[in-house]
Amino acid sequence: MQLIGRNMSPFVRRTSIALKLLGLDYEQVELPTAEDTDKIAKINPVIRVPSMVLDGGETLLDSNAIIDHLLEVGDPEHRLLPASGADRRTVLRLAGIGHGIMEKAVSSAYERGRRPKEFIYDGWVKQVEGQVESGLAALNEAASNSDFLHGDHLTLADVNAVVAHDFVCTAEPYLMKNDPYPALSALAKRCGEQASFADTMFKPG
Ligand SMILES: N[C@@H](CCC(=O)N[C@@H](CS)C(=O)NCC(=O)O)C(=O)O
Repeated sequence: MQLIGRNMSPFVRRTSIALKLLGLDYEQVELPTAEDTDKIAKINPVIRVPSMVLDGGETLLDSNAIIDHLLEVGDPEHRLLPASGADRRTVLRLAGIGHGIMEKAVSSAYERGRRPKEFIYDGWVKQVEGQVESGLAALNEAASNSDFLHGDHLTLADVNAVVAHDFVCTAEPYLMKNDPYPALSALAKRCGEQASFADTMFKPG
């Protein structure tokens, strides 16, 4: 299967990490959304990444749909996402906070990076960055009591939290000055020692 997109997108990176953690074979096609619009449009009419092309040609769009499929085919023991009940709901809630931080941090980066300077709306940047900070504080609290956000091993909640943390460090470094989320950065450091996280670190450009 082919994963379309670059790991500088947090949504692509979390998908790459899931693929690696599950030991699934894939090829990554690193198309930038701002430049390779025609190529991406043939796979995803909304021109977004990540997108995935399965071996039979079927396409999956959005990291949530892609990871849902990866878990179905590659995680029969439900290690990354518990099968049911309160454990599943907790992992999904924490993973949702991480995913929400990614969305808000990307919104801020687009507002600051893609608009002509005179059209940047500072009030909007402040609002979405407040949402990023609130999410990071919640994940920091969840990371304070044990090695993992939930349970005794790494789950999708940890993957999303670390990817969100690392993305904000790169895209909004001023929000991370003086290590305001020490338990979360410690989790990111521990995970960063694993190949699936280290090998997918953002490549600028
Ligand atoms: N909800 C989507 C978000 C995907 C997303 O926003 N991707 C960005 C890259 S970080 C993108 O494709 N941006 C181009 C655009 O939206 O025009 C997911 O989880 O996959």
